[in-house]
Amino acid sequence: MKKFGLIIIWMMIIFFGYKSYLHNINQQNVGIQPEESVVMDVFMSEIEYVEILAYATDQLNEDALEDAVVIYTLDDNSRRFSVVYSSEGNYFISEEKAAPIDNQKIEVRNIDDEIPKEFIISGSKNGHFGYSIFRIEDSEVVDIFGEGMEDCC
Ligand SMILES: [Ca+2]
Ligand SMILES: [Ca+2]
Repeated sequence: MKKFGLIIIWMMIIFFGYKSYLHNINQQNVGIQPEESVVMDVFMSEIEYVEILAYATDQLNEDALEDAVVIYTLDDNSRRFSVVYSSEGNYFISEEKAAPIDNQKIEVRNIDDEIPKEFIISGSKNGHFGYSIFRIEDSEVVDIFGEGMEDCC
């Protein structure tokens, strides 16, 4: 029952998230130019991306430095996401993970009211919608809960 309730909550969050964070959706997969920020400068100088498709800057771990989640394309046109996150005054970049092909969206939320905040990656491929909730634990991207990601990445 608890799990079912959680799923309902997440469906609502994602539904309303779609309504309120439309700017974050990249339907055409056209590369975007991010607004200037230190954390996005770190991403752009460290990752050999081709195009940035969606990104969210936020404070994941409530320290002095802003963090970022970025979805981008690589040479082979595959979609990946990486997290640029701060630790003890420095930035680290997570390993890259598969990201949805179309309609990419990133949403930062604190699900359990404990730091760090979680982030939700969602999107689609050929009409198949998928999403997954992640957080950074011990410098790793941990997939907490998701559905349909294998069909949309
Ligand atoms: Ca931070
Ligand atoms: Ca949290």
